[in-house]
Amino acid sequence: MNKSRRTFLLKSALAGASAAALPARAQEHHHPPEPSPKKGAGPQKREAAGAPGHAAHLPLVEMPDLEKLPWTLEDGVKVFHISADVVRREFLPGRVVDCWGFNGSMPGPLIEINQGDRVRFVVENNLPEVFSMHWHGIELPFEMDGVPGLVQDPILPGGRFVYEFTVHQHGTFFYHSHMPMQEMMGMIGMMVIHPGEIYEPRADRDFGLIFQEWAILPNNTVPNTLSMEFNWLTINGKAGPDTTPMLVKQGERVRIRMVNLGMDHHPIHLHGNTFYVTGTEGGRVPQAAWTPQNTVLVGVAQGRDIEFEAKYAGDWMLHCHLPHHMMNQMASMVGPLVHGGAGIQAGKTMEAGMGMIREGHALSENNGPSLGRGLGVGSTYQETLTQLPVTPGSASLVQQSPHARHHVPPPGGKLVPGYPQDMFMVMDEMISKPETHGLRASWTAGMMGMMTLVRVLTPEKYDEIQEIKRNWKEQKPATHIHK
Ligand SMILES: [Cu+2]
Repeated sequence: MNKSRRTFLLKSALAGASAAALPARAQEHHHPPEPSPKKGAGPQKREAAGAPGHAAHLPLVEMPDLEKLPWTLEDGVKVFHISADVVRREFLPGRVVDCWGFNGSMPGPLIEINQGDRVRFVVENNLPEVFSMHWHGIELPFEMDGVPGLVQDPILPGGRFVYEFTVHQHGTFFYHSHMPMQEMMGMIGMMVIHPGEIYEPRADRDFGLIFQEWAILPNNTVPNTLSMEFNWLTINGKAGPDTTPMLVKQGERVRIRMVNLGMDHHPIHLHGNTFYVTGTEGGRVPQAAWTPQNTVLVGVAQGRDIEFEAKYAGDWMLHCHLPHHMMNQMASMVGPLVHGGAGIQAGKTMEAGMGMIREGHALSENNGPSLGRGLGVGSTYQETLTQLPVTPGSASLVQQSPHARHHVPPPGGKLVPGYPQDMFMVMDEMISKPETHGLRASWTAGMMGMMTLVRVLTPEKYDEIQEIKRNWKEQKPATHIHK
């Protein structure tokens, strides 16, 4: 970006994003969403091209690592088919979880509609138990509210129920099973209703993120829905660093819609930028009520839309700031086994790997404080902590990091009680994808749990990654329906 344009954008941002700035941004705008490879691409595209009352350059919503729900138009009604499915989702390479979701996806695909739409949802139940669907925050006829028992008979396994209503609201909503344990198995999806009149100032990018938390015991693939000890935290069904970064061009106005369905509230923090909360789960916030923030609490069952001008190039982290939500596997490095010299025999046989649990109990003095330690993803790579893969550029970092070499005393020669505290694992190559192109070597070591990136790119870098994306062949789908 040349200097004069940057100055112009800065000025316009200071002026409260005046209307004069809009044409300049519009010129630079590219529709972010790629057409879905599924059959729904047609209708989505047609709508993007200009449904009545909706401007053609309205940015559609992108949900990293998720797809959109296709629809067909029947007598003026947008008809969607939703199936409640048992789904297998890979949170991180090698960490496959058997969860529940919709249309073979966990979380479910994005429903994107317009204010005033008449919508019909044909919902089928492929689960082994009863279920019904709730439309969170939608003002609709009572009969369509989806509470089993109170409003309707639950949908039996193999059965179906048809929901139909007209949406007069606009904003960020979601759909979810109204059975609590099913919610904790993953049964949620986002529903965005675009307004009849486009929000000002106009956004060039519109992203959607769903926050979830999981308790998965060692050697299990099924979430423990009763537990309050969460060891996996996901954004759109992926744990950091495998969350796909959001790509924007420097100078664009960015909106990020966030919803939370779990047991904890998440203080979501964005690095290096100041944003405004422009929407809640109830709709758009009047501009006079916007306050500058860099952290926003997204409570359970709440939605928060944030917007900011992407003025500063960089790879800016967006993450929950609860320390326990910035980890994978809740792996603690503290304890006698860690300091014993040999460490936990990670990646060995079950007996060797679980020796800590066979002797005494999981929290006993002998075994250290962490149940999850040495198991699963953390353990698979724990051995490599002593011999971290050294990539060009990361070598000095790795050598300087005491965390990377926990079998040797820290500088000074003394073992410090309770040291080391943190994991430090590099897995750049393992989760490499076009959206991570050009990130600093060893970037993955700082990304765990409920974390992702907003990459504010120069136009040249942005185009370079788009080119890589076009040539990229998916190695394997992230989700599939469990047979
Ligand atoms: Cu959190």
